[in-house]
This record gives sequence, C-alpha cells and structure tokens, in this order.
Amino acid sequence: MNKYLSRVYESVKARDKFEPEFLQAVNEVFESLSDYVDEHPEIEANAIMERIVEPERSVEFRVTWVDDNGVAHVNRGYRIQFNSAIGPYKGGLRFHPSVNKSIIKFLGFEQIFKNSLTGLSMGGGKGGSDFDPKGKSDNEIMRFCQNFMLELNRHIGENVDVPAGDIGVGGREIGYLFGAYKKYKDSYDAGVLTGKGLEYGGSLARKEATGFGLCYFVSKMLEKMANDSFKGKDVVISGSGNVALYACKKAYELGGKVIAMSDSNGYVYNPKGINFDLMRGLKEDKRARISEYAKQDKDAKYFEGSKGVWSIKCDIALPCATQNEIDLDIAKVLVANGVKAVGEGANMPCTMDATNFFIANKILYAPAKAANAGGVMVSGLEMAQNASRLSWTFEEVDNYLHKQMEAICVKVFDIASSYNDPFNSVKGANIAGFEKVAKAMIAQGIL
Ligand code: NDP
Ligand code: 2IT
Repeated sequence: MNKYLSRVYESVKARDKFEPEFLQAVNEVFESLSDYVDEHPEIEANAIMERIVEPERSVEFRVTWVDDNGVAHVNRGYRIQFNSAIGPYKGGLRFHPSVNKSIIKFLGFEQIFKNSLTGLSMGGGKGGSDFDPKGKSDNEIMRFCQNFMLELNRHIGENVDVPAGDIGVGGREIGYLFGAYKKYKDSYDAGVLTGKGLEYGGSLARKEATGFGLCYFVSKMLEKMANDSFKGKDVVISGSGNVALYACKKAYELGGKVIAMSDSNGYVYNPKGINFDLMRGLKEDKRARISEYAKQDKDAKYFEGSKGVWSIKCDIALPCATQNEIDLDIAKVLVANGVKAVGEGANMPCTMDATNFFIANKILYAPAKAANAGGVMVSGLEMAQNASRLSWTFEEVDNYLHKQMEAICVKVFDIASSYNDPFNSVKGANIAGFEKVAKAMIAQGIL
C-alpha cells in the first residue's frame, strides 16, 4: 500500500480498533487505490483520505417501544451521514439484532463509492437498529418504526438525507416510517424515503432493482470477459429476502437455473430448479422460514445450517444474504467445484481472503459496490420521479437500470485492464467510485 494510504489506515486502525467490519471495508478500498493515489498527489495534498474515512455526522439514539403485552423495550438506533460531496446522504436502514456502529459504518462507507458508481447525485449514508423484527406482530413493527422515526425525522430530509430499506426493512417498514415522518413534520416530502409503496410515491421496479441489477451486471461480465451468458448455468443464491428473490427471478429470465437458496437457519436444494413463484409467495407474502418451501416442493430437500448452501456445485454463485458469509474455505470449495462467476448481491459478503482468492484464480468476480448498485440507482430514480411529481413505467425504469448496470460493468473491467490487472474488478470499482467523490471534495475545498 502507498505510504500515505498506510499512514491514514494505521490511524483509522488505532482510532476505530473495535470496528472490524469498518476496518475491513476501509482496508479493501485503500489496497485498491494505491496506484491511483501514487499518480494523484492532489489526494494527499487535500487530505482526502483522512476526511473520507470520517463520517460527516453520526447519530446514535435510544428507541423505546411497547410490545403487545404492554412491556417496554429499548433498542439502539443509528444514522451515519458519511459523505455529501456529490449529493444528499443516501443509503438504507437495517433492522437486525447484529447491528452495531461498526456494521453501519462499513455499510455507509461502501455506500459512498456505490452511489458514485450509479452516476447519479447521491452521497453516502446508512442507518438502522439492533431491533429484531423476527416474531414481532405487525403492530409491534409499526410502533417500533414510529418511535424510530420520532428521533430520525430531525436528521433527514429530501435534500439532506434519504433513507431506504436494507435487511429487515422492506415496503411495510418504509410505509410506517413515511407515515410517521409526515405526521411529525406536517409536510408531504415524498422524496425523503425511497422504496415506498406505489400508491404514495414509490417507483415501479424498485423492489426488483437490486436483484435484477445484479444479474444484468453478471450477465454483462460473462459476455465481456468470457463471451458467455447465464444460459444453461446452475446458479446458487444465498438468502431469500428482497435481493435474493429478484436475483432468482432474473437469473431464470436470462436462461439460468437456480438450484439452491437459503435463510439464516438453512437451505433448500432442488436440482431441477427452485420454483420462484412458490418461494416468493412463502418468503414475501407469508414471511415463512425457508424450511416451509421443502414441504411444498416434492423435489426439494431442506438442510439445516445456512453455510452449507455453498457446498453445492454451481456455475454462478450469488451471495445475497449478509457480510462475510463467504470465507477463504468456502471460496476454495466454490472454485474446486468449478464456479465461473461470483456476483455479490449482499454488501461485503466475501472476506478479503476469499475475494483475493477468486481474483487470483481468474474467477469472474462482481464486487458488491458495483454489482448491487441497482437498488440505490432506482432509489435515485424514485427521488427524480418524486421531485418532478411524475411516475415512470416499469419498462422505463428497468431499461435505465439495465443499461446503466452494463455501463458500470464495462467501466469497472476497463479500469482494471488499464492497470494490467484485468480480473481485478475490486480495484476497478473502487477507483471508478472514488474518483468522482475525490474530485468533488477537492472542488468544494477543505472542510
Ligand atoms: P432481507 O431482509 O429482505 O433478506 C435478508 C436475507 O438474508 C434473508 O434471507 C435472511 O435470512 C438472510 N440473512 C440475514 N442475515 C443473515 C445472517 N447473519 N446469516 C445468514 N443469513 C442471513 O434483506 P435484503 O435482501 O434487502 O438484503 C440482503 C443483502 O443485500 C444485505 O447485505 C443488504 O445490505 C444488501 N443490499 C440490499 C439492497 C436492497 O435494496 N434491499 C441493495 C443493495 C444491497 P433470515 O430471514 O433467516 O434472517
Ligand atoms: O445497500 C444498499 O445499497 C441499499 N440497501 C439500498 C440503499 C438505497 O438507498 O436504496
């Protein structure tokens, strides 16, 4: 790593030593930028790296809510406003018991570069809570969302910070959050949240956007780098939430066959192919566990333990659940089983060792901040529709998404090639995302 970068990285390590996920995300970006920073002395002269690793603002707050039995509970809420060089802070909210400051910071940091890659004007941010939505009634979810927004509303706004969904936050939660925001502010600011319902300012194709976008990226990567496609490929997808479901749908539409999917308890395997409609109905409409799927598909088998999904031989692996789900051991199994492409639907699903192993073995690798940028891209289109008080058709949004995901893919691999490292899409994505943000920060002065 370049001397300036390693000096800044050491200071982050000393200051944020209890934030392993954040350090991991920073380390990956810094490793990628070494050559670029060597070539661009203005980065150090403007203290870009010192500034980019420090959130512009970070709020942590108490969320108190009362369950259906009248018992009070306290959770911790976060909103990290990381970087506003190219637009208002933008990024999802995650509700999951594992949420802590390190996780929200890593997600917010990644979001800066992802949002830049979309080509739209959005800064980076992230938020969430350690609230566990599992097993909660609809009324409990509603009360939690209202109490979360009781504090969050002070920090967000259409031109300030625009949250959306992430793990544990989907259309239902965004609806409750939006209703509460409107009540507290007494103002219909449609563009303050994205992922809204279609009846009140949501965009067609936002629900599908991350999974579809991932497949558009992987499809282009297969074509550009190997003159290949999804046709006839066995696909394994981890997770069965929003991103995983629509990656599954699009993988089929592009000619692939999805043979396994998972949740945090286990996975289902059907060598003849997972039935998308059955899976979607169970997971999206009924919020069922994935074990239910195997009871309704006679060709499918359920296995306990989510990691086992990666032991299934496949051509294309799409991790769409959570961070660090693929470590070096799993990466070795995937490569030994002949995987051709890995596309990250989740944020940072591969450890650094796993990522480096894929790239060293010339596996086509689609890094999260590029490959899953379709979700926030369509969030950006939702903001544009809200600002113009118009709504676009599904085809208009989907065509834009398709074209732009392909453009990101080409850019990422072209940059990697320009550094004589054609399979290093991580370097390509980080340089492509960083460049615009750094230039904007320099143009706006040292603040
Ligand atoms: P959902 O809440 O809809 O689904 C999450 C899925 O991942 C569920 O199947 C869940 O299983 C599984 N999962 C979550 N945590 C774990 C864990 N610790 N171990 C194993 N499985 C786990 O979330 P999304 O689909 O929206 O998000 C999935 C990933 O995609 C996340 O990394 C998110 O940051 C990323 N992402 C999401 C975008 C979006 O637009 N929604 C955009 C870009 C990235 P279970 O139900 O058992 O918990
Ligand atoms: O990680 C992500 O990009 C998201 N969860 C979507 C963020 C958004 O603002 O749509």
